[in-house]
Amino acid sequence: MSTIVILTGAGISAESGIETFRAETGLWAQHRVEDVATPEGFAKDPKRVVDFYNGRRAQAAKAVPNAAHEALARLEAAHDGEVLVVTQNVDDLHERGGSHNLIHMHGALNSALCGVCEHRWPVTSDMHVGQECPACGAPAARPDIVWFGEMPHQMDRIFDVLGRADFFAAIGTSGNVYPAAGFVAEATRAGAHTVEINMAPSAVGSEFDAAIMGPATQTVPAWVDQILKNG
Ligand code: BJW
Repeated sequence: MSTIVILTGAGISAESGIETFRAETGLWAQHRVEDVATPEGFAKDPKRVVDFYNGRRAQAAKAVPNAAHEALARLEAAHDGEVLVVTQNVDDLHERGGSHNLIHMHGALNSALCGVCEHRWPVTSDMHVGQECPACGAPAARPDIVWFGEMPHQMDRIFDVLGRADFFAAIGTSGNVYPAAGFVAEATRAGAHTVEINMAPSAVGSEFDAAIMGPATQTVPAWVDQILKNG
């Protein structure tokens, strides 16, 4: 029974209408990373950051999972061994598409985090600056997002599964952000077959054994069919 680890990035949700980061007109062309995706940016101007994530939460709520999200759920349901999806995305399209064995390594738009006691709770509507934590009462709610310089979630579990992976696929990620961009090297060390599925080769594209280029809604269902056929 083989173990399959799949890393996903913004590209898998692009055809659901969610903006990517590093496209010419993407989020980082519209906002300075330092302003909206660092703890220092939040300390300096919390309203700017809370508004940024309120906008992203509203955009994600309107989006629906596409054929690529659904294909990964189909793979999880039909494959004999373990299928783990590790997503850098903060939208909830993988879970709405039917994936269960899923890690949101960069956090989630539909969750809030208390900056004082680290309690987490679900949020479905706009957050506001000074929002109180339901556990400790501190006016210290922040979006439950992993910003630059912060530790991504569940790294021990991710490296454990990568260490026994037979297949590793990275879908729709530019390979610019670590530690995710280092997963292909880790999977290669474990002896996994690695494939990059993207619109264009990523910054770490040369490290993969194989590449499939094209829009995720076409390439991912075809790749899943092939994996399920070959066992
Ligand atoms: C399609 C498609 C279609 C389009 N079909 N494909 C120097 C060296 C190494 C590391 C570092 C370094 N200096 C600093 C670091 C660490 C830093 C880092 O990596 N910096 C780099 C910029 C160099 N990393 C961190 O700080 C991380 N934490 C960490 O390392 O902790 C350890 C530690 C902590 C403290 C002290 C010491 C150690 C945290 C990283 C947090 C990333 N956060 C963000 C924003 C928050 C989430 C959010 O707001 O959504 O996460 S940044 C942003 O980039 C977001 C994404 O998850 C992440 C990755 O982007 P992604 O998904 O790859 O999107 P794009 O837009 O870049 O690419 C889209 C791709 O899709 C493209 O390839 C397109 O071609 C493709 N595509 N349409 C298929 N239809």
